[in-house]
Amino acid sequence: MAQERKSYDAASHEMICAMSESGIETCWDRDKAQRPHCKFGEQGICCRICYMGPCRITKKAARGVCGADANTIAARNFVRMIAAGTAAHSDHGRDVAHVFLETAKGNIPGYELKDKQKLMDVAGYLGVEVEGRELKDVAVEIGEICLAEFGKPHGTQKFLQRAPEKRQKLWKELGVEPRAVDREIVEIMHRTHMGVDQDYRSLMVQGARCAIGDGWGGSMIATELQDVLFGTPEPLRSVVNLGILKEDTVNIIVHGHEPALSEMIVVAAQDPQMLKLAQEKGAKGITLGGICCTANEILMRHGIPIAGNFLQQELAIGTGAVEAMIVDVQCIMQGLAKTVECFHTKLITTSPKGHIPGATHIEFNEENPIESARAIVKAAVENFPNRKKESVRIPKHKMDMIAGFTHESVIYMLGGSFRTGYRPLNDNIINGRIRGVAGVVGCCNPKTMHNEFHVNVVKELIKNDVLVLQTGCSAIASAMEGLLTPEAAQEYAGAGLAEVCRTVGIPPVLHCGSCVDNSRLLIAASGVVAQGGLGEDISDLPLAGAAPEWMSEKAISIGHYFVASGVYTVFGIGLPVGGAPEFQEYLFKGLEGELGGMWDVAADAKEMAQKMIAHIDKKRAALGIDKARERVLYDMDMRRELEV
Ligand code: SF4
Ligand code: MSK
Repeated sequence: MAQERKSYDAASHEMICAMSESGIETCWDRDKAQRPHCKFGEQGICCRICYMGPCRITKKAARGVCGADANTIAARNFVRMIAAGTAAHSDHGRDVAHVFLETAKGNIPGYELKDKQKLMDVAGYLGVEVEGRELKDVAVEIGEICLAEFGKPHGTQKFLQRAPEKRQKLWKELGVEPRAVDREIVEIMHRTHMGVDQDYRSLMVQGARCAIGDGWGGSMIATELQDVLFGTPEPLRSVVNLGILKEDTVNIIVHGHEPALSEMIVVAAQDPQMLKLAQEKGAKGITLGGICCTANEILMRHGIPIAGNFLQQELAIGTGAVEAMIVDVQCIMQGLAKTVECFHTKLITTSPKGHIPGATHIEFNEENPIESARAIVKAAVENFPNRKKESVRIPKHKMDMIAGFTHESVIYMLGGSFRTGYRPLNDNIINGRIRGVAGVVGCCNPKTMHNEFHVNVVKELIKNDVLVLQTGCSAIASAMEGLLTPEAAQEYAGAGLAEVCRTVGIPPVLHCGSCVDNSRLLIAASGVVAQGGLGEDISDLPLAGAAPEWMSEKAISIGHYFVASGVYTVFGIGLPVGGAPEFQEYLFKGLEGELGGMWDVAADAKEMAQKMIAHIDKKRAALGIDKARERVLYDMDMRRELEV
């Protein structure tokens, strides 16, 4: 019987069918076994915070044993998701800050502070004196300040100052300026303990404070310090999808989130000694590929190909051609340990925080990263002779892509070296060639066809002249469909957006990095406001956000820091708030009056794009630029303006 299609992507579809025929379990089988999913959980109205429960809200039982109603229960669950998401991003940020500080002190062989210009920029944002000081001293002070951001007893997060002034003022008035990142997470856990904060509005004040501490705190620290350590990305070409794996080389996949290890795996995989060992073992070389956000990190900085996004992790092993999958933290399915039992692949856990029964644990030693990376790559190479040729099935599909867009590279591309800035972008938004900007981000989820929602919402947006910025697994989904190439502008974009893309030489969809790099989108939005002509705050911009196929707590935290920064944010699949209509109404409507941004949900790509475009048009009308959207032909002056 033909397989019901689970993935929009041809390579993934091929692998899902092949694994199913071979009786190898995937997340789609487990999803089927879980259906129907618990409706109390799906609607956010199951509480297991204390052991008088668990309590579920039903027609017969409108309150839990303690008297908590549906709104309180759903809000507590929601802010706990924000706390967990913030913790994940911020613990990553803290680890980066540790590595940064030790590198600045010269204590880690193999690492250096690669981007000196960005080091100076970050010093400026943090108010660190640079005049007449050694670079090393500046870096040490930056490292100490950033580490303190997680647990300092006084003050508020320093990077908040990078937001538009009006936004900073609003945050102060609303009492949502985050203090130390850890404190905001702890306070959520306290407030949601049995018998503390039982007002959904008050809970969401703390939800906003914590989420802002993620986007403008922990995640921003991670992105900024990673750029200084490993280099700020610049646009580059690469390739994406399972077809990057090769039959005649050792194939190594890095999967997870933190680039500290993967940066060194990139070096170790090119080490002449490792390449010689690979040849001795009968391979023609070493192919390195990434999955999830680790993939995005090493793609952005080195052009390392991407093997796939979240739902392709088991499929990559199913090719039978992967010698090792090296994982660290976040988005790693425990199911991998079962998948590797069917193949020769070694599943190697590397983080002291992330162990999986059945995996090989080779702990990454941050004090000597290159040695750790060599040991891991060696284990992979030595596994090559164990590959069973008859089990190898690599789909042919792969696609060219361009990635590496950051605040720094975008303002350079738009304005050239003499006139860096967002002026050409703002002008093209004002004159209507670009209708607005959308951030489309987030995971994939077997509840919906893999990649379909991402790809179709992005296509619909660019068709309507909306420039799309992407991160995470969503960016990988678009890449697989060829949307991250300049040619995609001519094929899929509306005439206005296509014209701008052709003139500047960019794709209509810009890959801006990993999940922590959503902080780049906040910086870009603030930069557009600062450039002038489009209002005084992020909430004035013709801008919308979306996570079509979300699944993780991190996505809720990201969603809420976008909302708390003034962005209308639409999620696909649903949100766990449907059983609490009053709370849901507050998220979808009430928050707009307070924060300028609000949540929404959409059932499919068309509805999502329509809602985002309607919001963009509403903002254009408020700015008085709604009439400018008739087709304008370029005259020579305008063209020169863009080409400077
Ligand atoms: Fe039930 Fe209240 Fe305990 Fe939650 S906190 S499990 S609603 S008694
Ligand atoms: S990896 S959080 S599945 S985007 Fe950042 Fe992808 Fe979502 Fe993980």
